[in-house]
Amino acid sequence: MSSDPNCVFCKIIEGKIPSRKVYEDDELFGFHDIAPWAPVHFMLVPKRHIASMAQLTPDDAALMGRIMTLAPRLALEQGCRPYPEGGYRVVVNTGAEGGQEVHHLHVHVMGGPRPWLRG
Ligand code: DGP
Repeated sequence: MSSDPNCVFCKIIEGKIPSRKVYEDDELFGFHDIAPWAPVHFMLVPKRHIASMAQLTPDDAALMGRIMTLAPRLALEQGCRPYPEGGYRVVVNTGAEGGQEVHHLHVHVMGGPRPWLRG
């Protein structure tokens, strides 16, 4: 499992920086965002250091599929109300012009009672 010693999310995955964990398995880690944009705001990340969505290859299709199918279950567990009255927003910021600040691929899952949406 590749890890970047300078990456804050690798440090979170390895337990070197504390986080509020919502999920963990062999290849994925989920934790609450330290600066939430919404009443519910957590992120799902691959444990393997992948800098951004731009580095994904076809070999990562199953990994990303796992994140996208896990997100709905965890969103409900974390307090989002069910579709269609409730729901959540799933965002992957990519690169400087995509608003990416942490260069370890992460999928934001945000929800809860509105108003909170920005953009
Ligand atoms: P992005 O802009 O998509 O790269 O979002 C990065 C998010 O990561 C941002 O919403 C704040 C969050 N974040 C940054 N550092 C930490 C940290 O040390 N712990 C946690 N839990 N979240 C962090």
